[in-house]
Amino acid sequence: MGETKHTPRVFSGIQPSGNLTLGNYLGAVKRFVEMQNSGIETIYCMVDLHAITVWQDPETLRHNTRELAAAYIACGLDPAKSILFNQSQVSAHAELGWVFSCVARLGWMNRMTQFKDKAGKNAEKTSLGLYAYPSLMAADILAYHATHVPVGEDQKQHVELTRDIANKFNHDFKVDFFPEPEPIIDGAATRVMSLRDGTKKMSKSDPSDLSRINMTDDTDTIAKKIRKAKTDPEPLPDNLDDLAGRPEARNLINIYAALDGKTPEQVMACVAGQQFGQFKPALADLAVAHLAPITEEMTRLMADVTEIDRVLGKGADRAAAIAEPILAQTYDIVGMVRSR
Ligand code: AQP
Repeated sequence: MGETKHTPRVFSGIQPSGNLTLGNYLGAVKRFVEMQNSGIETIYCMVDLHAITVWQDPETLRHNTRELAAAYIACGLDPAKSILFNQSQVSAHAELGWVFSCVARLGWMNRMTQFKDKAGKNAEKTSLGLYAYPSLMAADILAYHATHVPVGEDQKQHVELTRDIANKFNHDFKVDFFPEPEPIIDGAATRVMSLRDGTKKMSKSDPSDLSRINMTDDTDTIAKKIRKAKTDPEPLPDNLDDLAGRPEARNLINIYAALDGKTPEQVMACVAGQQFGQFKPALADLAVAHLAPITEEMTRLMADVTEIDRVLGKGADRAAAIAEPILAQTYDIVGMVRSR
């Protein structure tokens, strides 16, 4: 991790919008666990306020938030080591998000590709919250003076915007208060692609369930989805350069590498010459070996939601103890009277 004068602290989050995917696991949660186990202070959130930027059924949202907490823990996040909580329980996020909405410029927001992708042709009908999403995300990170943010490739632009917001705030108020956090995007699976279209990101909200592997899929479903994954009739070559123009094949190699803790080059060396009929069952076995114990543990944890809620409440108390003083100092810097 790069140099910074602020104490290193990691923050990241995932929306509890259901269907946690293999992309979320490899691009985010698996790396959250590695960072937790590296000894650095780690704070991981279920960003429920972000989830409501698109319609969420209230009961489903509650279920999905608890299920995401169960997934975090089942994947190896330990509430005794990392601070785990849901965003709406710490009001500093929403408050600082407002301040940052007043710092960020419309021109900056207009450049956000995720908004353009998600809003599509229907921008007039999307919520104001979806548009303002990146300033709330900046608040999530900066409410903890976090210095490092592990994310998938698709979130890089939002972390860069967070840096711009921190920088403008410091400049406008002539302070050196907020750090400029670094996105941490590494490993073989920074952008896991759809199993149906190798040019599209694997996403929770893709209408096709066959496009993604969900963390709650059973063994047969995982094997079926990999068997049905779009590929081409060519055998696998022995080097990555020869995969150019074969995005589906490249994606499956990347997934294999990330699951197996290898580089894509190492995987290519082992699978050279194989047809997909041989490679896909090996990939399915590897995916099941990784995901089945996680799914089983999620099911066990979800049998006791009272315990999950207790963990989230305790995590929120610990998070608030860090974020509230930072918010209070922000209000002082901005010029708010605080008399209670
Ligand atoms: N396909 C992916 N490959 C690698 N990383 C990914 N992430 C998401 N998809 C992939 C990473 O997962 C984290 C949480 O993402 P999020 O829930 O905040 O929202 P998102 O990026 O918009 O993810 P989805 O799955 O596409 O959700 P929906 O469909 O609800 O919008 C982030 O670190 C992200 O980079």
